[in-house]
Formats: sequence, structure tokens, C-alpha cells
Amino acid sequence: MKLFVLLSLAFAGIKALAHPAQDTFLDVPASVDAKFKKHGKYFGVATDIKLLKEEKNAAIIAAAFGAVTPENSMKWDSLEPKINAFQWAWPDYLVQWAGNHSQIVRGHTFVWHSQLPDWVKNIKDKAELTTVMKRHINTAMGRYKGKIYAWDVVNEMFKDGNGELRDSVWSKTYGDGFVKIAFETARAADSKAKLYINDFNLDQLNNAKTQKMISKVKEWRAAGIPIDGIGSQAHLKPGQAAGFGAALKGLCAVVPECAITELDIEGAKAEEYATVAKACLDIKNCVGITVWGLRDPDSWRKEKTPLLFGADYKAKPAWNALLNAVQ
Ligand code: 9MR
Repeated sequence: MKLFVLLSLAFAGIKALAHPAQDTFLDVPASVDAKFKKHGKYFGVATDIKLLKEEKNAAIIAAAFGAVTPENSMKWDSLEPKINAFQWAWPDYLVQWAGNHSQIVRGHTFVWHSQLPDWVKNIKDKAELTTVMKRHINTAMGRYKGKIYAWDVVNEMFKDGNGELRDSVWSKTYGDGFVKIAFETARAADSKAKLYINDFNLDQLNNAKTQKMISKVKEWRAAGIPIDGIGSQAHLKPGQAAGFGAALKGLCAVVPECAITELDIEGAKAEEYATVAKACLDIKNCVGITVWGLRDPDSWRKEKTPLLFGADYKAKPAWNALLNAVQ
């Protein structure tokens, strides 16, 4: 008897040594990504160096997700705050972390009106702006060639409401001509990376912006512009999940692939998360879903508690709903 107890204790000790992470953090949830993988899709999360260096955050992301998007560190003001002086430390950390954990990376983002430094916004000369845009894209895509699954090459170029071109240094200088330059530059820089146009409020099929995205992407692709995918950000309000699937279907129909790139839902209702997950699962070329952050307190709209994990690092009911929604 005594020998049995001794042996059991010794075995438990060896097990604890073999799984040191479980000693410090026992509450890692079942992987939604593993379920998505069965369908050839990924389930990812936006994060960055600071959160990846927090042990519990990183443990959950490592165990339950399959893709990461840098929430801020690859945006222009972070990557190239001063002309031709690139800051690699933060995005390098994320890309390396992803590699170490066999996760894919979505690069976010190049041509955007926001988080764009004044030195770019103030450029008046078209030739100069073109040089600057091309150098920015070439430098970032060159550094991470082969390590980034997809890039959001153009972000949020359409206005809400009527879906017209949003005012920015890009539209002021080129009309919508920057789309061709940006995508052709990106294709030449890394021919294997998937190139996306990304936007929010594409959540209902009949809204003007969704329709504009569909018709313009069709037109651009017919003209040979290398757009591989549409990203629907999906920052949803309660009630919007219902029409989301029809909208996504319309968007995905005009591109080789599509993705839900920044999902969060105000209130994080379990059924609404499940509805959105099913929307992607039901569409063959929807390659995956990224949620825009792990825990509510780290969300860009934390007061709406839109994410899948609470401050206590515990999965909310929507997590189980996702596990059940994906067979
Ligand atoms: O979540 C991001 C937040 O930390 C930043 O302060 C903010 C600045 O613009 O950008 C947030 O992410 C945005 C994303 O890059 C593009 N789509 C909308 C997202 C939420 O604002």
C-alpha cells in the first residue's frame, strides 16, 4: 500500500514537471481554433507585445487560438512614425511569437486614413506620396516575407452612409487610384501573401457601403487589380448578427477568399457569437474569424463588454456557444 502511494506521488511529481504551465494556470479553455481547423479555417485574436508578455493572456492565446493580428503595432504611426525610420521591435515580437506557437499572422494595415503620421498626411505631391507608400509597403512586406498569411492592404476607404470615398490624403491625391498602386505594390513585394481590402459596417447586405464594396471590388478585380480577399471587420451591435450571414455571402461571392477580421459584439450574447461563427462556416471561401481582443478590459470599447473573456481570464458563455456551434 505504502509503495503504491509513494509511486503515485512520484508519478504526480513527474507529471507536474512535464506540464509546468498547468501549475501556474489551470483554467485554459478548450480550443475553438481546433474546431475551426477541422473545417480548414482559423480562429484568431488581435493582440500585441504587451499582452503577449502577460502570462495568462499568452497561455490562453497559445492554447485556444490559431492566428494573431497585431492590434496596433503594424499601423503606420507605429511602424514608420518618422520618414524611413521603421520601428520593428513590437511587430517582430508578435511575428516571432506566432512562429513559435505555429500560429498564422494577419498583417494590419497599410493604406488607412487613421493612425497615419502627420508627415504622411501633409504630403501634397503625388509622386512623393507614391514613393512613400511603395517604400512603406515594400519594407514591411519584405521584412516579413513568408511569415504573414494575409495583409490588410487598404483599410476603411469607404464612408459610412452613402459608401462614397472617405476623405483622406489618399483620396485627395488619387481619387480611388491608390487602390491599384497599393495592391500591385503589395503583390510584387510578397507574391504568396493574401491581399485584403478591409472595412467595418459591412454587416447588412442592403446597406450602401456593403453594396459599394461588392461592386467596386468586382470592378477592380475585373481590371486585374490583385485583391484576394475582403475583410469584414464585424464590430457588431446587438441584433446585427441576424443579417450578417447574408451580407458576408454577398461579399465573399466576389473574391477568392474572405474573412471576419475584427469581430466583437456589444454585450457578447452567446447566440449572436454562434450565429456569426456559423455564417463563416457556411461559406466555403470564408477562411477564418479574428476576434478583436481577448479580454473585455483590453477592448477598444471595454464599456460594451464585447469580447469572449472577462477580466478574470475566464471564458464567457459565448465561448461555449462557439465550441458547440462548430462541429
Ligand atoms: O483596437 C484598436 C485601438 O487599440 C486603437 O486605439 C484604435 C485606433 O484607431 O484602433 C483600434 O483598432 C481599429 C482597427 O485597427 C481598425 N478597425 C477599427 C478598430 C477599432 O477602432
